[in-house]
Amino acid sequence: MKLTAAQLPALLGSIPAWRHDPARGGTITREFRFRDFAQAFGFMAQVAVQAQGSDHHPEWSNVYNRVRVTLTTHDAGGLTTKDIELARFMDRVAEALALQQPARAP
Ligand code: H2B
Repeated sequence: MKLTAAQLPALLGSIPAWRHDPARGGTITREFRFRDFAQAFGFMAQVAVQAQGSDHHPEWSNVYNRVRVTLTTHDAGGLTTKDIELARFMDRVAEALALQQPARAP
């Protein structure tokens, strides 16, 4: 069920790196930046498994080490708790990757 205007502020406050856009009934967007393409694609692979498992899929694009993500629930015509949960999952995966060892020099 689409989140109400009264529910949004507290939930958006829990994902401060995401930007809310009221277009299309409500979306959230974040750009992730990784060490390199391998790490960006590793992030996308982990998120893809999660998305498939929960049947909730991101809109995203990748250029080298950057992954730009927009989340919304198409079926509901706006934001739902599924978007907030997927955003939190992405934040956790990106944070874990950022803590990894630097790549070895070539
Ligand atoms: N992902 C997202 N982000 N929004 C949806 O409404 C959605 C989805 N719907 N993944 C699912 C798939 C639906 O189309 C299928 C049939 O369950």
